[in-house]
Order: sequence, then C-alpha cells, then structure tokens
Amino acid sequence: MTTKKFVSVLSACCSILMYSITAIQVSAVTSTPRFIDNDTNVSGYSNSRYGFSEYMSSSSLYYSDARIQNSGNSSYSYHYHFPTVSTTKDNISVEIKAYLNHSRFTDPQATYYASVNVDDVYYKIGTINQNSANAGWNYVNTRSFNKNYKIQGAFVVNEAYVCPSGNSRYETGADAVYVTPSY
Ligand SMILES: [Ca+2]
Repeated sequence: MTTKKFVSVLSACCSILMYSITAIQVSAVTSTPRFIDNDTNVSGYSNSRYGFSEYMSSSSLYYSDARIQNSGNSSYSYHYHFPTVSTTKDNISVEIKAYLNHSRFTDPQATYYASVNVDDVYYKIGTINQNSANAGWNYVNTRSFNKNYKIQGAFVVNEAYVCPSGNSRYETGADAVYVTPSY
C-alpha cells in the first residue's frame, strides 16, 4: 500500500469512527431524577397514604420528619407523587433511592413500587432491609422495562410508593425518596 493510499484508508476509518461517536452521543440516556419528601413542602410534590397514620419528628430524619407504620399489613402504602416523566422510547429504567435514618425503621423487607405507564398498575422496583440500611441515602434497586410495558405508545412515570413487608414484629419508615427514570 502506498503512503497516499494508507492515509486515504486511515482518513476513511477516522470518518467512520467520528460518525460512530456522534451516533452514540445522539442516543445518550436521559435521566430525570425526582426528589420527594413526606408530608412537607420541601420537595414541592404531594403524598397520599393508606395506613402510615403516625407522623414522627426527629433531627435524624430528612427535613426532620417521616411517616411510620407497623410492618404487619402489607396492603398499607405510602405514596410519593411527582411531575410526569414521559418518553416514547422503547426502553426505560426506574431507579429508587430511600433516605433511612431512624432506629425505629426496622422492616427487613420494605418494598418499593413505581408506575411506568398510564395504566393503574404499579411495578415492584425492589426491596431493602431498613434495619441494616445505611444512615442516610440508600440505593434500593433499578428495574428496566421493555416496550411491552408501554401504553398508548409511551412510558409515563409519576408515582412511587413503599409497602410494609407483612411481618408485624417490625416497623416500616417512609421518609424522602429519589425516583430516577432513565431512557
Ligand atoms: Ca422527611
């Protein structure tokens, strides 16, 4: 191969490489974190609940407050509503983090759910042992959803909630959460 030809091939390879990099940048993932606290206007979003009637205050809690419920009834739930994150892309993942920092939060299997479309169905994102959790922010889990979960051609994420495990020897805490849809 002559030097001229080699330069020409090299140049073509560079062009393909640059094109590939551009293509990767175009398909970059968009992450939209939503922060929601309980009961306060600190996050600007709203809450609703079944059970979780006890309101607690402590300096260790996020914004000094939380809600708590005996873990015996797994049909109770504490809900975090937030502005809709929507996409028509064919895949989405939802990550949940929970702020846990109180000795009464002992549920070994607190379960976190999120909505992913306009239907009234919520999907389990993950569980966490609130008793052994770090004092502060804890990663719960990330779950991915394929296009079969889309309704009316879109993913629509605007709510998450936490449920007790069902074991009445413990208590489930509901303090601040981060819900991050990525697509
Ligand atoms: Ca709080």
